[in-house]
Parts: sequence; C-alpha cells; structure tokens
Amino acid sequence: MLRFYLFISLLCLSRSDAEETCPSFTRLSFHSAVVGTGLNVRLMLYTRKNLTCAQTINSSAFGNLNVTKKTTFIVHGFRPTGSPPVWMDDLVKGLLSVEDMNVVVVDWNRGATTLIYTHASSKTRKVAMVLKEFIDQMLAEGASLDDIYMIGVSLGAHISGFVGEMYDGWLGRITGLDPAGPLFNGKPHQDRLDPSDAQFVDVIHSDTDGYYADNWKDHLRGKDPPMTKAFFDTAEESPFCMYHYFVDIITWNKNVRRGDITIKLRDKAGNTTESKINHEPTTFQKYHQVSLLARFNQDLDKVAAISLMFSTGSLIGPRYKLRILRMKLRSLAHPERPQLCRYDLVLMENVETVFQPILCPELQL
Ligand SMILES: [Ca+2]
Repeated sequence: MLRFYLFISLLCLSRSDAEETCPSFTRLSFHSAVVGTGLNVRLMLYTRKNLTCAQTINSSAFGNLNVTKKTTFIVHGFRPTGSPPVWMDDLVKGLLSVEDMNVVVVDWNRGATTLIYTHASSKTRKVAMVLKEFIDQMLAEGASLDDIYMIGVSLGAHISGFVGEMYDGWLGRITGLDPAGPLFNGKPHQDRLDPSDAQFVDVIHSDTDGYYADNWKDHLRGKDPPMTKAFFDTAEESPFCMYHYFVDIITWNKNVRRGDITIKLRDKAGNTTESKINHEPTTFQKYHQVSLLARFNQDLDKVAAISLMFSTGSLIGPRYKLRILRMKLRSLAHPERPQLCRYDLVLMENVETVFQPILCPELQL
C-alpha cells in the first residue's frame, strides 16, 4: 500500500513538474489594470512538436522554431481587465491544424493591461521594435520575409503594421482583425496599419462602428462607388483574387465516365486563364447535368474561345471520349453576364478541344 501511495505521489510530482515547464500567457488581475502595467514582451512558440506546451523564445533561444517554415505571429490588443485573450488557444490550434508552421504568440499583456487605452496604445511602437529585433535574428538565421505572417487584433493590427513598415512592406502578409480605431482612424499611413505594410494585407472588421458584421453588404452597397466584392478563396500569388464560374456539362456517353476537366478561357485580346478545379474526379452519367466550380486567376469579360480537356488520369489503357450534349459557362461574380454555351462536342481524352462559345438561349427547356 505504501509503495502504491509513493507511486501516486511520484506521478503527481512529475505531472506538476511538467506543467511548470509549460509557460502560459501572462495572467493579470483587474487590480493590475487599475494601477497600470509596464511593458514586457514575451514570445511563446507553438509548433506541431509542441502543440500544447509553449516554449518561451527570444533572439538567442529559438527552441523548436524552424526558420525554413512559415512563421505566424499572433499579436493581441488592448487588455482592460488583465485576463488572457480567450480566443488565443483556438487560434493557435487552428493554425497548426492547417499547416506545419511556427506560431509565435506575442504576449504583451504587461503593457496592454490598463484601464486607460492611450497608455496601452502608447506602447505599440515599442512592441513593434521588439518584434523587429526578433525577426531580424530570424532573417540572420536564414528565414525569409515572404514566410512571415502577422495576425494582429485591435492594437495588435497596428503593431503588425509598424513592423511591416520597418521592412518597407516586404513582410509576406498581415491580417488585421478589428484594427483599433481610436487614435488611428484618419492618421497618416505610417501611423497605422495600411495596405503598404506587407505584400498582402487583409483586414476583417466584425464590429465596424455602427454597423453589425452581418449587415456589411448593405453598408458597402451604399458606398459610392459600391464596394461589394467577395472572393470565396484567394490565390497564393499576387493579385490573389480568384474568379469563380460554373461549368454545367450534360453528357450522353452510354457508359459512366469518371475524370477531370481542365478549362481555359481566352478573350479577344488574347488573354488566357486556366481553371483550377481541384475537387475529386467528376462522374459523368448519360443526360445528367454536372456543375463544376472552376476557379480562374483572371476575370475575362468577353470570352472569345473556350478550351476543354478531359482526363481520366490513367496513363495506360484505352483513351476515352467524353460526349458532351451541352456545356454552359456562367460567372458567379457577374450573374448578369450572358451565359455561354456550346452543343455537341466530343472530347478525346488528354486532347485540348478549342471552340467558340455562343450565347445560351434565354430560356432553357
Ligand atoms: Ca502603415
């Protein structure tokens, strides 16, 4: 019994030891917010090797940080109560679940915690300087600015902007989440987050003054000119926009065909763009319509030629034909544009078939 008790005690001891070695985000009391806090910036690293147990890192101790991978900094904002941000853990886990990268939580709770907003905002430049020093060291170790991504919330958005400004906008990306308005709205670009601070800057407002997030369309429609452009997803390279079209295809092969369709569009000026269809192979059944979602890097207003290629993906065996009764191209972003059709086509496997589309009849029976 004594031995069992000792075992339990050792177990508890080792567990509490392990917990102590995992640093956690600075937790302060409301009292700290009342009296105010001096600035202290801590960098806490999470990777897939240490998903749940952070490592405190600095310019001379990188821990698991791998400079050949992407590094995402998460920078919080004003903390009027001293408590850690409740969303931080979910964001860290979410990022690491989609990509094997370095996630650095920038804990400046000492500094951000105060009841007086101007005291917190006055420290943002200093936080940016600390981050610049750290990133400089990362670059010296072989990291690339292209791989640096900063997600900044509230004041953290402007901190990210200041860091980006110090690198003349060559950081890979900055995402501003509800960037702080007071003391920043209407200021020159060097005093706030702006589109020139990184190669790609995106901002999400969920609490724009006076507008609810779910009313964004009405708000933007009222602007002159109207600003309602939504992109379902974006490309990896500049200019990042993706344009979506539906390609409706009805086939009449006797047997079921499975395969991919590659689509190219060309306009009268000779500009071409190729689809990025990256879903599972499509099943074509006789007289059944399938609607493929095609993504293009360019939005060609007046399509002069369409090219289709069918592929089953198999390198050996017979080449198949896909007999198309009707194909229809329609823009998702511009449903008012005329839909383009073509009838009676036979696609030979792995052979590009180029044709001029015609306007679809207004009424399709
Ligand atoms: Ca700026």
